[in-house]
Amino acid sequence: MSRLVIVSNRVADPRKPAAGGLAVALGESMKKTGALWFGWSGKIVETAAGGVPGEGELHTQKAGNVTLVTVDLCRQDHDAYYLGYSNDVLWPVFHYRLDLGNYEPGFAAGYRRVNELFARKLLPLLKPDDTIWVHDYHLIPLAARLRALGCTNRIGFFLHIPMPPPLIMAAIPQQDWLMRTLFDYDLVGFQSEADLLNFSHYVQSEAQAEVLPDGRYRAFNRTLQAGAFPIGIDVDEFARMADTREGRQMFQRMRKEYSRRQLLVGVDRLDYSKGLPQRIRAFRELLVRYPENLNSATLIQIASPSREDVDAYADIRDEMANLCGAINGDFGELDWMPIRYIHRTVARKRLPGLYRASRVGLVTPLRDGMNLVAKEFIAAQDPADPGVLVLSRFAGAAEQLKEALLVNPYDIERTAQAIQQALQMPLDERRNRHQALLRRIKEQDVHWWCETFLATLQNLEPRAPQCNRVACRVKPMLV
Ligand code: GDG
Repeated sequence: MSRLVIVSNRVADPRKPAAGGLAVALGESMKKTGALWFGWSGKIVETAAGGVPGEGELHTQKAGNVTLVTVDLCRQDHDAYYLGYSNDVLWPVFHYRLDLGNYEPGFAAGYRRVNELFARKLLPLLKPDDTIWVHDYHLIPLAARLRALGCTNRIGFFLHIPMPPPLIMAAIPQQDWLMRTLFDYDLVGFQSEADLLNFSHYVQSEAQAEVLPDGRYRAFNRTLQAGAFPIGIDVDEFARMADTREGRQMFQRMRKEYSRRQLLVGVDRLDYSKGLPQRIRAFRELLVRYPENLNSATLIQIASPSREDVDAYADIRDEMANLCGAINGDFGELDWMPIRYIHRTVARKRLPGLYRASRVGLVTPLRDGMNLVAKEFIAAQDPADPGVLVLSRFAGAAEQLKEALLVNPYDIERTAQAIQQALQMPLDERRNRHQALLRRIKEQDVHWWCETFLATLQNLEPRAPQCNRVACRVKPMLV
């Protein structure tokens, strides 16, 4: 079996549970064959020696039989590639927020430089039969840069965020270049069928791609395979975490503290894609329309700080603080606060108990690739007395989780109605819905996701060399 090489913006030690489900799942595949994980070190260098755009020092570290190799970025590259193009252009546009995109021309050049840097640093570390799996929107053109340097390995790409429809994509000034570079991958994976369809429409309408059998597309003289591979969570590990001493303690503390209340929970990175202000407004509407919830319904909203150096994130932070403060001011009593708003990161081991103690889980993004919180909420429930998931139809997870109460998060009134329905739902119905949801997240858990993607990639024919290294090295990168 060939060695696995993972490339992502950041790397994590797969032996540490704090690294999260993705690192653990990838870690299992990596441990089987030994692996290399390549990414940015997280370090920004300011000094002249390392602070040259497009250059960066390499660091190597062993984590069991996984080798972690990371590269530093200089301030200029970091700002243009990470803050700029990745998080101020691709993130908003791929989440359908053209209004929030900042299309500064210098960003694209930095993005191109860092992808080039990753390719140059990674290439000498590769073995001929390595399977390479590149993750997410930071690294779309990586395969193209590797191919230009002569790499013929199998390369797969997984997009963790949504794929927008062609006319949204068209707002990105470099959209044609970006999409063309996707054809240097052998396999491109999306979270949902809807994303795959958007991709298919784009390549047919904008690149005159030919649609071949078995999910293959031919354009730019190259063929790629594309598919939907909905990411899952490690359901068993999450259930185990709920059952540890700390997990149980957290659950009991919450149940005791809120014994006279109905608890609702939201857990999100504080990101404008997550629909947080709309959710808070729907909760306010619930209190107004269904006053029996006064003095009872309590929303714990965890909004962990995220990308605070991007402007749009500071705006949403202020908006949330104001909205939550106003609701507590208008409705709160001496012994009841409707919203507990926590703008901090909560330890992972406390999440299962919190989810399990909650009657309702609110997962209402305006747009989301998948949304793992929805799956974590289901995994943590007591099957004998489960809570109800209220889920946005615009989360990738909605394609799989049909037994949740699906809502349009822009429709404040009907979202409030759905929350009320969740709060009032009889035990039998809660159990039936939960059983179906749990089965679904177990069938397609994170191990299924990882194995299915890699098996599909490894079954593809390796591509023939397309150019020799010397010729390609001088080929300019077209943007
Ligand atoms: C991207 C895509 C896709 C959140 N707050 C805390 C905390 N979290 C954890 C959750 C969950 C994870 O972070 C968030 O995952 P999501 O899937 O909800 O969202 P993104 O971070 O936007 O992830 C998304 C995902 O990639 C995977 O492909 O599903 O669509 O946007 O695990 O529990 N964890 C801790 N404290 C917090 O305060 N410990």
